[in-house]
Amino acid sequence: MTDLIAMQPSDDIAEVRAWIRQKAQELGFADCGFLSVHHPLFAQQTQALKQWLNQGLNGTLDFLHENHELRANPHKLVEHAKTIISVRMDYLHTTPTPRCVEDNHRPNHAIIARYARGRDYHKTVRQQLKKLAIAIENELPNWQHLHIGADKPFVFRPFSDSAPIFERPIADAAGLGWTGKHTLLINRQAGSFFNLGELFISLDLAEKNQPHATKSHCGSCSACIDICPTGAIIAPHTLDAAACISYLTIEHKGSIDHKYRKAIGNRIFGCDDCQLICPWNRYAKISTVADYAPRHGLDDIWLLDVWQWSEAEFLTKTEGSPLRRTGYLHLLRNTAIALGNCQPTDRHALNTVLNALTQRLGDNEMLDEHILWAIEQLHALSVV
Ligand code: B12
Ligand code: SF4
Ligand code: SF4
Repeated sequence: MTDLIAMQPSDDIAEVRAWIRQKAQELGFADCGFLSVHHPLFAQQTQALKQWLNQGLNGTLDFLHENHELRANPHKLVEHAKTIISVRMDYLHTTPTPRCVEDNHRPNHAIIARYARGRDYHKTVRQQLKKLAIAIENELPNWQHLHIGADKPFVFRPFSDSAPIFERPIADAAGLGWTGKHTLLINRQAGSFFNLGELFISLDLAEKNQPHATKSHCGSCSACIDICPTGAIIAPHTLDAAACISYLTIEHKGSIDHKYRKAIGNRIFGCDDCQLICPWNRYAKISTVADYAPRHGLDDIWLLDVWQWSEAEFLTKTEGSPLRRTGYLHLLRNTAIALGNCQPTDRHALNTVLNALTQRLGDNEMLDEHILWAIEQLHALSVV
């Protein structure tokens, strides 16, 4: 009997967590987990991050050198926060063919990474997290009797790739999945095509004695390492970001090194290859969130169409989209490389591409260099 009474509070807290999970799912999140802001993973990850940076694997991602103190102490990011609610949101609109880099089958199409075809996830995830926080706040009167801080002023802050936070390790320790050899989080029931977010709250809801990481189910598989076009996964769980097509096409400014240009293929914004080949993505789920639906046909667009966008069209078609990040000039740079890798079906198609490329010469020195590279590649083709 005494034992049952002692059990009562944690059962009640489990119910609070279940209520929040249910609400999160109603708001479009596939799942959520709860982690203390004082979890030991933060100190450990800060050391691992520093080692990774010391190897120079971050390219020009200089922001990763900053705010180590906040990364190691997330409670300093949001005063009075006690728990991090880690969430994941599926983003696929259609199910890709399992274990197949189907993007390679459309060499004349522009490939935009699947997360980036609709509205910017930074906005969507944070907007829904804010709704979750307000729903929790409204429920506080019902939780006053629990010793979780429901009687104190409620503090919250939503994040999604918007602050120095170890998002993937947090989700891993909160039980949302394990870290695959490609360094992304994988969920056993839903693969890896999802975004992560965090809601910091002042309620004390974290489960005690949580492990640092979820059990891995990669086994002896190395498909992601083998398929990566640029060899960016230099060892299991270690990415040379500077060699990753996602980095090269989104984050890297200026000229792209010749050694990567063929490997980039038709990808003009991001890359999904290591996820497309991953056997766990046969369980990938379609998103329930309308914001991720592709806009302006960005899931099925010809390279030449993107190439012919004016700057005004670029601004219209990328409004509220992650594509804005790369900017007009760099999207053209990426598209020039992709056109250099395209496969015209006949001489007429080849001439059309060559003419289109030539027409943009003279606008920008950096772009010219990529156009000339593309023209050289196309001249080397034997098209009848
Ligand atoms: C910087 C960054 C990038 C960089 C570097 C990626 C990287 N893997 O580090 C670039 C631009 C290349 C990139 C690309 C992509 N990104 Co990104 N990126 C981030 C960001 C902002 C920070 C990640 C970070 O801290 N990297 C630094 C390294 C050191 O961290 P790490 O991978 O965690 O490395 C640790 C492991 O190696 C670990 N480790 C070492 N040994 C071992 C051994 C074991 C067993 C384990 C478990 C761990 C481990 O220690 C390291 C140090 O912490 C996060 C958002 C965030 N704030 O967290 C999104 C984030 C990771 N990206 C995301 C996405 C979707 C992508 C892309 C798929 C986009 C695309 N389609 O083009 C690609 C995937 C490329 C890839 N294979 O990782 C999602 C991932 C969602 C998921 N399912 O996991 C995130 C979480 C953004 C979000 N909120 O949704 N990204
Ligand atoms: S996103 Fe593409 S380039 Fe980057 S690690 Fe994965 S397969 Fe390699
Ligand atoms: S492709 Fe294989 S090794 Fe890579 S993340 Fe998926 S299961 Fe793990």
